[in-house]
Amino acid sequence: MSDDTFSAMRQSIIDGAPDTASALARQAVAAGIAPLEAINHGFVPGMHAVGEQFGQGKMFLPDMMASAEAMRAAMAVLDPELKKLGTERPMAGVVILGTTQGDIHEIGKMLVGTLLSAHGFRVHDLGVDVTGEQFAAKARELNADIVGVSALLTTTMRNQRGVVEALEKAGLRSQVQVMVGGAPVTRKWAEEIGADGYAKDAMSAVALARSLMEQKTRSAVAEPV
Ligand code: B1M
Repeated sequence: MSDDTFSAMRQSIIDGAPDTASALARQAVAAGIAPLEAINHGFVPGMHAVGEQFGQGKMFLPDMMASAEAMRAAMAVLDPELKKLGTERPMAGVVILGTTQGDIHEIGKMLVGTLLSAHGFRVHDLGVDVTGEQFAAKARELNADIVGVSALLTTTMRNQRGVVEALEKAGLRSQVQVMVGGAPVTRKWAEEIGADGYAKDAMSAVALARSLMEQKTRSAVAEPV
């Protein structure tokens, strides 16, 4: 796929143009382009540009919302393509995913969920603005292996700690691995709040989830019931 197409994808997000974004995504699929390549090299750079311009006061909230709509339109085309990659795989583990309380950013979290599904994980997405208690209740209900908590705001990332605490309070902490991510989140923060791992992007989230499952299996073998 040419650089021109990737720049058109980027621009469709900056312009907040869902029809164009969707058409470009369909074009990529028809041309046999890997969906992740279109996302990472075309559409996501558009979101980053929007974030930068918003941060500099050159774009406003309605513009950012229009850009998010365009991104969702592109993802609506690419998401099923990504999921197809995982249909034949054995079940790798059960993941409860959500964006933390007070935070409504969902695009990165959705991407993480899609890639985990594509790699054989059974993902239950609780959506956005999810409390620690909601994470814990769903983890108990589905006997989850991993709870994944996304946060995009420096003000809401502290609620990731609340999820770890809610799991402890529910007596589930020893059975459930916690992974955290999102633009302001760091490995240091993950360690500080007692999470089991941090991933900087969606592909690293898959690698992390696999490694957390391995750790879980090893400790189950080491501590027979
Ligand atoms: Co908001 N927003 N936003 N926003 N927004 C940011 C995050 C911001 C950095 C923009 C800026 O100022 N430059 C800024 C946060 C500043 C800060 O706290 N440091 C900000 C702000 C301030 C706000 C509001 C407060 C604005 C206002 O109202 N004045 C408000 C808050 C609302 C709320 O949540 N309570 C707000 C609202 C919105 C919209 C609703 C308009 C919209 C979201 C729409 C939606 O999601 N449906 C929006 C958007 C689109 C953005 C930016 C532009 C793009 C976010 C995005 O989708 N990125 C963002 C700027 C930026 O991030 N550069 C910004 C693309 C996505 C693929 O990347 O989400 O980082 P990302 O996910 C990555 C990784 O982080 C990682 O993998 C993903 C894929 O590679 N990852 C994980 C994410 N979750 C993970 C979980 C894991 C592992 C990895 O394990 C569980």
